[in-house]
Formats: sequence, structure tokens, C-alpha cells
Amino acid sequence: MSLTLNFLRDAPQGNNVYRANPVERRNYWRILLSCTVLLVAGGCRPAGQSIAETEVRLELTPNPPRVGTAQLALTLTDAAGQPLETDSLEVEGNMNHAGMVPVFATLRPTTAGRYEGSLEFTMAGDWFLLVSGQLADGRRIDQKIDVPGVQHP
Ligand SMILES: [Cu+2]
Repeated sequence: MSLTLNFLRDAPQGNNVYRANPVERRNYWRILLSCTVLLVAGGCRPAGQSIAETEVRLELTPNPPRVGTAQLALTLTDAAGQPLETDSLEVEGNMNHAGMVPVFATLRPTTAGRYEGSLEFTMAGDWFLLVSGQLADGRRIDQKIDVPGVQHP
């Protein structure tokens, strides 16, 4: 653990940070369900509102990424820079071509708003990661992070 953290701290700042984009949600059942729960709790936010306010930063080790096991460190904050906390985040890794078997990872919180785990890049090329989770207040996290140019080992 400490080895990984040291490696991340020593990495050049800004050079291994990947930006995320909100994912358009197509699962209306879940929207309906979460809105129902929120209505019971006293209010329903428009679907997607929270997603635009989310700031996601991903650090990958090694950097640049290459085929094999990658350490993921993801920080999740709101528009005001406050950490967003949840028990776990799910990551699905996929590539920009058809017929690829996706890979999965579960990220666990280390400090407030920071989540870590590992993922297996199974092929060189352009990848993207779909990050999903649910905050304690019911808001969902659905973000896409492009990870282009995963190198041969
Ligand atoms: Cu592939």
C-alpha cells in the first residue's frame, strides 16, 4: 500500500490525471425508483443534476498505463470541492472496438473522497472506464473516463 501511495505522490503532477465526463443515463427504471425513494425522503432532484456537479480525477499507476495490472486512485468531489463519500465505486473498463470482454474493479475509500483499487488492462489501445456508484443521499455517480493509448507491456 505505502509503495503504491509513494509512487503516486512521486508521479509528475497533472501528467497522470484523467478527466471524466458524465454518462447519459438510460436506465429509467432506476431513475424512477430513486426518485420514488427521494420523494418519500422529502424531495426529488431532476435526474442528472448531480452528475454535472461531480468532479472526478483519476490517477493511474503505472503511468503511462500499460497492459497488466493498473492501480487506480480516484478522487470524487462536488462543485464546491467537498469530498463525495460512498462505500464503494464500481468501474467497468472497455475498449473503443467491438468484441472486447470488459474488465471490472471495485474501488474502496481510503481517505474522504478518495477511492483505490486495481484493474487489469488486457489489451493495448484506447480504453474508457465507466465509474458508477451511489452516494448516501441517493445521488448517483455515472462518469466516463477516457484512457487512451494503453501501451504494450
Ligand atoms: Cu481490445
